[in-house]
Amino acid sequence: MTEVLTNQRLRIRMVNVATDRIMYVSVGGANGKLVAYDGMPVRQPEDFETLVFGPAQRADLIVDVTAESNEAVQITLHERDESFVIAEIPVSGSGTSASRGEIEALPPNPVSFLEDVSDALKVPLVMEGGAMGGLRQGTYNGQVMSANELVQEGQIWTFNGVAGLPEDPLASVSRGDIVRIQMQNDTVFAHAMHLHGTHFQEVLPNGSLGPLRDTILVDRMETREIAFVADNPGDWLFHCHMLSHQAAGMKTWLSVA
Ligand SMILES: [Cu+2]
Repeated sequence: MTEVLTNQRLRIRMVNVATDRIMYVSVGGANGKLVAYDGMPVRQPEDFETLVFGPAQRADLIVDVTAESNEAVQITLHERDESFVIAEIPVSGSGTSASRGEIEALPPNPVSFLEDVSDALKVPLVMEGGAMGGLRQGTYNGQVMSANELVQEGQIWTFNGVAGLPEDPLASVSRGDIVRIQMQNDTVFAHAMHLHGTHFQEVLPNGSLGPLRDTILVDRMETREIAFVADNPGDWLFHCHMLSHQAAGMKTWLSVA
């Protein structure tokens, strides 16, 4: 097992590879900053306490070990009122006592941040279904079905009234277009929406833009909006990364010409 020293600087990459579970995670025995989300460096390293990961979400941390020899750096999962240590990195001695200095931003990846999204192409996405969701009907394989009929087909979720991959894309755009997708979650479950082919930025309620990400957790009954430059031609899956939700209907696609 890897052992580390007090004051040693570590880079920790966390990945939620669970199929359906949202994870609330903290780091003990070390102090530092979050430097990247979903593989994309943030412009300014961020303080963090409890990190929230939907399935597929990632974060990179740079931390200095504060735990002493014979203690450990601990990664702890928080669930309701309980906490579980899910990983430990033992500390075997003391390293330098000299200050490590500020944690600086990682070099940026060669992708552009959005600046103005006011002229963007707007694409609405309404999410419905699931237990207690009150879904009445949806289209599946081109046929309008009642909720009971959908369940017979293993489908319980819809995007814009369609369960499963639709024949037509959610949006068909040209290379270079700026696209805004407003996701309205009319279900009582959170969904980890994952876009292939490009990273996006969240359009925050005050109009500012969040960090580059490829997966966003949309909470129950919540509306969140994302925007991106369609600079990667292709047909791209856009789906809930809770894989049981995806299998039961929550997937669509975007076409970038
Ligand atoms: Cu979901």
